[in-house]
Amino acid sequence: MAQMFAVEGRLVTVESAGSGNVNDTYLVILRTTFDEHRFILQRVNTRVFAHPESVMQNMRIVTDHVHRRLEEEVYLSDRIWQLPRVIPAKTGGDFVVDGDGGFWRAISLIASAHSYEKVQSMEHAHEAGFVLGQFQRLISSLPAEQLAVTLPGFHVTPGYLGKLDEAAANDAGAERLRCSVEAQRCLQFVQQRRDWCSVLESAKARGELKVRPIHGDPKIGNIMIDDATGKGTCIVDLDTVMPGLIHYDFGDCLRSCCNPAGEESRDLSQVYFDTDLCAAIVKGYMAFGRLFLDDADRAYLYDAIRLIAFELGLRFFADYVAGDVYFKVRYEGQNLHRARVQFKLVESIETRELQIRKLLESA
Ligand code: GN1
Ligand code: MG
Repeated sequence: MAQMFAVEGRLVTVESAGSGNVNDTYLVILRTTFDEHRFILQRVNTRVFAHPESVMQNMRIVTDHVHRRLEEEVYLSDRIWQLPRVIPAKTGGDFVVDGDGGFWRAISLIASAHSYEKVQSMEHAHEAGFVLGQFQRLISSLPAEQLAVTLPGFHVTPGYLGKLDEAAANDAGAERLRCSVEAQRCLQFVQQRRDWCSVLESAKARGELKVRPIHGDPKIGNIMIDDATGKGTCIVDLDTVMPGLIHYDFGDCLRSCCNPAGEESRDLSQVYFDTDLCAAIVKGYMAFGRLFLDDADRAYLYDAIRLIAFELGLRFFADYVAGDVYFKVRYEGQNLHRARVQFKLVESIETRELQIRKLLESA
């Protein structure tokens, strides 16, 4: 597969890369007589993305748009901003389907930069917010209708309650719940927040919040930091760029970056929401955010943080009860554990509500 895309050279290696919960990612190295080419090869999970060609179409639209804007603004910036490029297949088009129906695509590698699964420092947190704000600003001039909804209901939290109920009603799901006290506690945790969890969808339905293009998955592991300067240079993983509320992005960035233990932590006692990190991210984000956020947007920022942490916990939990059909797992019970990490984070967010609201108000 690595040789099906329009990159020069002979194949040296293909190694597994990244830690995605959905797609399979590889780093490919090719060499010519005088230089080397590296790129990212991915097999898109078609159980999750039923229309991967629409994912590629969105990616093409967004990358063309952002590359054009970055070129226009190149002399206004304090740094080099990057965004991956879709590498076409040798046969034309932006993807290759293999004999087993596997859907493959190639993406350029971001030069001299890395991402981290956990927040490293206050500066790192600031950069995560800054990169998200810049990305949202860049795509804000793209009409949302141009983008396909590749995962219907992706961040519509009440929809995941329905998925949990469905999984719990099934015999195998009911058995998984019965066998684990931790799972029963998670269920209780969810039940106590059932009525509140439509908070953003209701505001959207009332017309208070509007749909715009969003990234969909701006977790810390998708923020690339320039090796040479330590500054943010890029946001990657454009699979979930689609129309949505910018609150989904804001909440996801904060729930991911303000948990110093990371979302795979096995030690729940280390999981909490760090409000100093939160202040640093919000400061970075608002450098751009203040250009496009209105009062109604601002009124829901706290709920967004609490909700997206809750939603991710609910998604992991529902998947555990359903038998791990969505998120990849490396050990038995991983999705239950991931859910407990997010729910612990939600509790910490709730405990620190006043402090978080205060820092959001003054941002
Ligand atoms: C999944 O596959 P990955 O790691 O980029 C998920 C996100 C979650 C994230 C949590 C399409 O992202 O929504 O926030 O795991 N992506 C999809 O780590 O469901
Ligand atoms: Mg993703």
